[in-house]
Amino acid sequence: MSEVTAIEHLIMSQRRWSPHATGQFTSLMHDLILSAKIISRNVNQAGLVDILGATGSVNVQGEQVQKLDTFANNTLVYRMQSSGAVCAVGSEEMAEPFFVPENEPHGHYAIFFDPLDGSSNIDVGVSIGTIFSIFRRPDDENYWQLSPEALMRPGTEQVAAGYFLYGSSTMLVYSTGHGVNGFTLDTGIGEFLLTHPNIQIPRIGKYYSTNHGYFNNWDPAIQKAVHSFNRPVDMPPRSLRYVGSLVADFHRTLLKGGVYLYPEDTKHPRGKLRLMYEASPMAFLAEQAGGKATDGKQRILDIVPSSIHMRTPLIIGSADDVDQVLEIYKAEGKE
Ligand code: AHM
Ligand code: MG
Repeated sequence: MSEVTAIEHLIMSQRRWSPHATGQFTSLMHDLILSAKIISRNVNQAGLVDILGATGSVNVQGEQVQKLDTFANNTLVYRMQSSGAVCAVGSEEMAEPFFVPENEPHGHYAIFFDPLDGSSNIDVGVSIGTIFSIFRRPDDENYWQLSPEALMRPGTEQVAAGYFLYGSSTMLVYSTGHGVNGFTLDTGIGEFLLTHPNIQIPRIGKYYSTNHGYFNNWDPAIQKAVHSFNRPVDMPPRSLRYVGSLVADFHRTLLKGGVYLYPEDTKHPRGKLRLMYEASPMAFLAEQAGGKATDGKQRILDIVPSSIHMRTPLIIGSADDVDQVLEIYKAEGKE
């Protein structure tokens, strides 16, 4: 068998390089990966078992909750809580973060996730994913000072972020701030193997990705920015790719280059995507891969959340393509 690197082996060897490591991050990643394998299995079997469809309840965002969302959320919360590595868990599906009780094993880390992003695509077989964002609570912070407000950190403070993509294969793409690596689940041996080392996003891409159906709901600056990709003056138009599942759209953008836009519109005046569960972790990956991410006014990673479920416009992808949008915004007086 040719030489392959399994994710767990990589994490263990990285731990050996760090003499002060306590093993908590290793434990957290182990349980996160196990959760994703369980979710991936259920996503793949969704057509076979009666877990598809809506539960009938509505989540804190006012959206209908699908059964698989609930399953993914419960799996992740349970595994993170029992990992002994985290003190707090925040989820797009939960109104308030969960704090691990002091008398139970807990650790330095706070993790935020969108357990099953793109859930409206579940029953049509389109790629969906789990997005995660990890922070480390400072050593000198008293455990009892933990509060939802204390967790509202800018993305620059993330120690790791990434996503699991449940697509034609299941992938893990993540960064600990030293570049971005991609791993593919080999279902035969049940391991994520390193298949995409040191991912670099091209400076310019062939694609742009946005929900064109909202064109009439955008302001003129956004319309002009989108026109600069589909009706450019001096070059062929870019191809449009839009899955409607952020993990899938971002994954393509990361590997092939291009720009993904979910700007504000009349229906979503502050954008649709959530800063802490979606935009911030993807921005961390984009920057680690040499790309950019902005809300149109400032770098996504610099935004200090004003609430746990805060939404933000998101323009993310190849550095030159994101700059092109920002230049048009500036020329249109939208800064
Ligand atoms: P979700 O987290 O509830 O699944 O919603 C977020 C999804 C993103 O994955 C995707 O990019 C976006 O919503 C699509 O929204 P729209 O249908 O408005 O284009
Ligand atoms: Mg989502």
